[in-house]
Amino acid sequence: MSPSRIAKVIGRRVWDSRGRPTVEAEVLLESGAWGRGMAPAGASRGRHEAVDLRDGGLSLGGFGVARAVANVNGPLALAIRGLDASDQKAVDAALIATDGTPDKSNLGGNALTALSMATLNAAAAHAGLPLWRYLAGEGPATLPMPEVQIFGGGAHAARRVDVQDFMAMPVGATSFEEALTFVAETYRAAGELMAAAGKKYGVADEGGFWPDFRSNEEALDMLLRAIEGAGLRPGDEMAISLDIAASEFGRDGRYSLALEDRVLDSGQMIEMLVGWLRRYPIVAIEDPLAEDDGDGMAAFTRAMGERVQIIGDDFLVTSAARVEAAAAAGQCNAVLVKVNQAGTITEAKAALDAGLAAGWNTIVSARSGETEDAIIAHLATGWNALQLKVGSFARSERMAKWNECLRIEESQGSTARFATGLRFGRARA
Ligand code: 2PG
Ligand code: MG
Repeated sequence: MSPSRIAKVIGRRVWDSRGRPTVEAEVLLESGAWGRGMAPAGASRGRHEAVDLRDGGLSLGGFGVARAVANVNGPLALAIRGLDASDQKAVDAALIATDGTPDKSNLGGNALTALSMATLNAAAAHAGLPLWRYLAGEGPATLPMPEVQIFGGGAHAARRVDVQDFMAMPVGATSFEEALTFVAETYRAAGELMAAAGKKYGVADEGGFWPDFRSNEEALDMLLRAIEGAGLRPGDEMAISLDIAASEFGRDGRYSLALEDRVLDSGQMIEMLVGWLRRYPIVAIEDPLAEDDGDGMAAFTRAMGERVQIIGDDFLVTSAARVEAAAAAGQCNAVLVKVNQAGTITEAKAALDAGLAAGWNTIVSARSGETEDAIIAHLATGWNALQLKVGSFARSERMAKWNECLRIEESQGSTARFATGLRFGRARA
């Protein structure tokens, strides 16, 4: 009998960064080691993501998770009790089989995500290792280049502007610690500029400043000025990354820019984005076209794929099969990895591996609805994803992840590695 066998499972309701209920799970092993997992939640969700099980009805806006929690404590606990937590694949396979649906809609992607993460944490605790080291084994474990939101938009800011994330990437930093210093100066400079313009109305869902802009370009101009205001060289020291989240306003090849009251077709959308890439030091662009616009995504990748990261989020939904299909079709050159889009750690890692096999960049990402859990700092480092997207530089559900990376870097001492040198291609480990 292995002492890393799962002895007990506990599911409970906790609350996420939007004040909505979410699922927390704890997995206790026979050895006494234990781990916790907390399911995050998206707002701009891909159509093919694993489904969060919500109770519906009037109470809590329909966001209740009583059924998902009951599934953790009931059928899912029954399925994994007695399994070896060190065999993540076997535990995740049992979770997937018990749910029995491709989109986890039966027992809940949120239930499976929390349990899968809890199992991984328990196994690392049993091994007596920090999670990043448990994942990396004897191999390298590289601190990721952060992508940090400065202005929030899209579904995270009542669609005040069309673009969802205006982010800064400290590409000139040589350590994670220095990277966050660059970010802090930029975030502060942006706040001062917004205040001076009479536009500082608090923050959006992920902590980026509320986007009180008349156009998407005005936000880009303001971001550029913030980088300069921080005393950083745009492009060399601090670059720009965008999440267009185009599925939120594009369908059937038509894109409605609410802010400018304009409808663009796929070609015009590409033209607009190419214009931005010419004018601003942008090194990464996520979901530039909608999830149903594969031809547009291929056309954009053909046009710009040599110069900029083209990241699939809603387009790829952390699915290894979708990454492989997109790579074969020449769509995207980078994959965003969110565990809860897939529903288990094993499937999320498979999507990341599919990206690596295609020669792509890989980015571990938070959701807009987050918790204090900092597991993604460990996943990004231990999996050598080389990039991490968490949201902004405010609100503790975001800072918990940035601060955890600082601790990991410090614990590595002089052997610490940071994903430096990122420009248009893959960062150097
Ligand atoms: C995204 C994420 C994070 P959400 O689109 O990349 O910014 O948003 O979690 O709402 O899907
Ligand atoms: Mg996205």
